[in-house]
Formats: sequence, structure tokens, C-alpha cells
Amino acid sequence: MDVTLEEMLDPYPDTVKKNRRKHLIVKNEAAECCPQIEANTRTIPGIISQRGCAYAGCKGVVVGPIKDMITITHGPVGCGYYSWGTRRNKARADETTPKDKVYSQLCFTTDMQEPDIVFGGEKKLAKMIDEIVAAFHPRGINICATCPVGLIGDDINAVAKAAGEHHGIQVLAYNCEGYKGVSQSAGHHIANNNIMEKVIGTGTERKPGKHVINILGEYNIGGDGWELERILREIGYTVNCVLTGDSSYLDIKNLHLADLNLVQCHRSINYIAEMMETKYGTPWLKVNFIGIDSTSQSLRQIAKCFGDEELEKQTAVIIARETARVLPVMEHYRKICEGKTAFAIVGGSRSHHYQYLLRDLGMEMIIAGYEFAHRDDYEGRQVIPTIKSDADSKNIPELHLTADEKMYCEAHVHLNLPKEKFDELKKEVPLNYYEGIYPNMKDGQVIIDDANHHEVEVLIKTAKPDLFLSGVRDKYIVHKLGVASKQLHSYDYSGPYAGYNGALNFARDVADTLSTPAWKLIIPPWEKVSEARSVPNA
Ligand code: CFM
Repeated sequence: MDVTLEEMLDPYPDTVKKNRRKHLIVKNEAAECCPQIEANTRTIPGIISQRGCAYAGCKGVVVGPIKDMITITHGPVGCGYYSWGTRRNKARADETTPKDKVYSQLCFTTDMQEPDIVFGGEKKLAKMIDEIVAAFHPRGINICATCPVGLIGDDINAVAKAAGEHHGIQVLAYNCEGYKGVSQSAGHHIANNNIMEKVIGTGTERKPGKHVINILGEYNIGGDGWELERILREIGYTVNCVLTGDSSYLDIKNLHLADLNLVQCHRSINYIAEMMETKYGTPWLKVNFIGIDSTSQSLRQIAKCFGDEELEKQTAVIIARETARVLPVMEHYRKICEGKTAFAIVGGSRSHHYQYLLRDLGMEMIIAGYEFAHRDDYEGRQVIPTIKSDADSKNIPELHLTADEKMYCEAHVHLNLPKEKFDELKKEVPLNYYEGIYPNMKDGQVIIDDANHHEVEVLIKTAKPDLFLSGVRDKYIVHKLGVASKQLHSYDYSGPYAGYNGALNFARDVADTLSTPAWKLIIPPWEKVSEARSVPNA
């Protein structure tokens, strides 16, 4: 293993060292396949990890952005406080959701107090639902449980059922207590299960259009989803639903009536993609709209799926127009960024996606970290059958679905292709598959799972990246080490970063931060103040 990594592991006690070594991979281009990485296992207690909890993954990531449902955090106000204003999943009113029915920026919590913990919080929750229905008339309600709710045994499912019958709307209960898994990833799965079981398939209205698609695992952070809708609509697709960025409950009900599911974030939504394939036969395609070349490549692959010449032609026209518009501007930023290196630690999909956009700028991601990805996100979906389940993964129920008697049809029928043409297509386009991050990395580049503060500091010190891409928890520490850093979860109030316009925004922001002289004026703790680096007149 690389010297840098040994230096990083060195201060650990032997058992910790042994454990953490399993979470590291160095890309070896000569090796035939990806070495096995340990992922989605418990963080060693005492280590300051970047992970969140199951509740964060369910409420904060998957169900929170649904704009016309109200989501209640059932628990003490501490968890409720963090359910507001922490993720930039934008939403706006449209024809189906009048202004007073856009709730994704609001935060509701039962604010459980000591008596509720002692005597139970079910009555308080039921009362809150009544008040919410009277005041806001939402189309549906989500109840997300936090840790104490599971510990005291409140039956949120019974409350939801009774309230749903009483008010005549869907009330969904999510047993996403924070401790339900090793990270927010467990919450994604819990949310996927409930939405799949109770919402998808309950609608009957297919949106008009020749090719109707869904974008799954796109949360409209900084307006990403809007940029994708702009491009896809112009090509001629009907975008039924972006799950769950700026999504409406009504559209989610009709998710099964689309012809193809695009999957942007595999980690958070692959369960729904797979379950829809089983139940309805809907094919899914892993796409990546981060980066100019990767956006064009994804658009070409989507068009191919439908075997429609007109569509492929129009795709080529839009790609040509958009690239002619953005490439000359990118070139300007590329001159500033070329040859620079990056180190990213983000949740479970962006460290892969942004490698393409960085390469558009002539940059390389030399270290790629995930907080909570699973082995398939690193090594590809073919490893899924070999992943060992443990007590933590067994905690999350698996839905065992079968083909729907009335609504299942084969993938080629969804795409309106003759069977032979579909078989040909499968050879060209990787339908229902994700290859993971490893194949895209270059020799000597490092992959790290569930990195912690100590590891980040050592890697910054030894690998000396020019840019660090992460979240708010480590952004400012890295600034103090004299390295430019950008938040890749929230985009630091910027965005969109997806699609063609997004690539330009990202390039501008990165070029700005790389050109600032401030980083050279900060002396990191491991460098003694020397004459050469001291600041004149400081
Ligand atoms: Fe998917 Fe996400 Fe991500 Fe994620 Fe997230 Fe996010 Fe993320 Mo922050 S759903 S895995 S749980 S792409 S909130 S929009 S940026 S950690 S890499």
C-alpha cells in the first residue's frame, strides 16, 4: 500500500488499523477486477465520521423534498430542528401544485417532551395530524420517526392508518429511527420501500407524450433537476416525475406509467428502480448528468433506448447546440483549472459523477471518498449477490415483490421496441446496471470509505490536492489547512451544477476559488512559519 496511506493508519491501535485498511482501495490498472472494499458497516465508536442517521436519509433526503406532502418529524425538537433548511432541494409551485401547497421548505415536529417519552406520544401525533389537515389541507402526510419513538414503542403505523381513514388522505409512517442502520443509507431504503409499496401504482393518469420518462434519484439541489428537465423536454421527452426533487405526490402515484426510469443517484434510489423492474417490468438506465461529455453521452443512450430516429436526431441537434454554446466558455475556465487535482468526500454517488466534470476542466480526482456507499457503488452491481448481510442490514425489511398481474409488461414493450431490437439494444446500452466508481478511476488513485477527520487531514497534508470537495463539516477545517474547498452537497448556495448550464456554473465557481490568492497565505499547522512563506505586511 502507498506510503501516504500507511502514514494515515499509523496512529491507530492495531484493531482499528486492520479495520480501516479494509475501507481503502488503490486503483491498480493492471489488476483484472476491483479489489473488494468493506462498506456499509458500522463506524468504529469514537471515530468522528461524516455520516448521518437513518432518519436523515429518509426524511432529509428522500421524502422531505416531495412538495405537496407534509412531513412530520415525530420526536424531540432537536431532530426536528435539523429537518429544516439543511438541504437545498428546491421546489416551486406549478399547475398541479398551487402556491399554498408547496411545503418542502416548511418543518413540522411533534416536539416530544419528557411526559410524551414516559406516557407515549401517539395522541400528540394524532392531534398534530388533525391540526395540519385543518390548517394546510395537504395531499398526503409523511410521519418520520426519530430514535426515541422506536425506543418507547409508539405505534406510528396505527396512528397513520387511523388518521388516513379519518381524513381521507394518505398518511404514511416511516420507521426510520436514527439507529435503524449504520448511516443515512438505511433511511433511503426504508423510504423507498414505503413509497414503492403504498404510493407508486395508485395513479391512473399517464402524462401525454410519445416518450414518458422518470428521473429517479435526482433531488433538485440548487436547481439541478430543472436544468435536466429543460434539456429533456426540449429533446421531446415528457418528464413525468423527478423523484423526489420538486416532485408532486400526484406524479409519484403515476410513476409506473412511464416508459423508462433514468437513475441519477444509484445509492439512494436503486431499490425503487429495481422493484419497479420486478413489479412493472420498467427498464432503468443509469445516467450521469454531471459534466458536459457525460451529459451528452447519457442523452445519446436514452435516445437509443427508444429506437426512434427522430428522437436521436433531435438529441444530436440539442447536444450540438448546447456544446457549441458552453464549450468556448469552459475553455476559458479550463485554462485556470488544467492540471490541478481534487479530493472528494461526498455521500454515495457524487464522488463518481463529478470525476467527469473535473476532467472536462482538465482536473483529476486523485482521492474519491464516500460516506455511506455500498460495495456495488464502488465495484458494480454484479457484486450484490455476494454482499454479506449482517445484523444491521437485516434490520431493514426487504419487500419481496412479484410481477403485477395487470400492469406488468416486458421491458421492450415499455420502450415500444420489437424484442430483437431490444436484445440488440441491451448489448449497446447498460440497462438495469451500474458499474460503480472503480472502473472510472486511474492508476494509483485512492478510494476511501467512511473517511474521518484524522484521515482527511493526513491525506490533505500528504497528497496536497488543489481542491477539496465535501460538506460543511469539513470544509472550513480544510480552508485552515490552506486548501480551496467547495461544498458538493449544497454547492455553497450556487448551482445548478448538472447539465450544460450546471457545468458552466461549477467551472466558474472552481476557477474562482482556485484563483484566489488566500490559500497561499494560510500556513498549515504542519509547516513551520518560514521567511519564504511569511506574509508581507501581515
Ligand atoms: Fe444520492 Fe444525493 Fe448523494 Fe444521497 Fe446525501 Fe445529497 Fe450526497 Mo448530501 S441522495 S447519495 S444522501 S446524490 S444529501 S442529493 S449531496 S450526501 S452524494
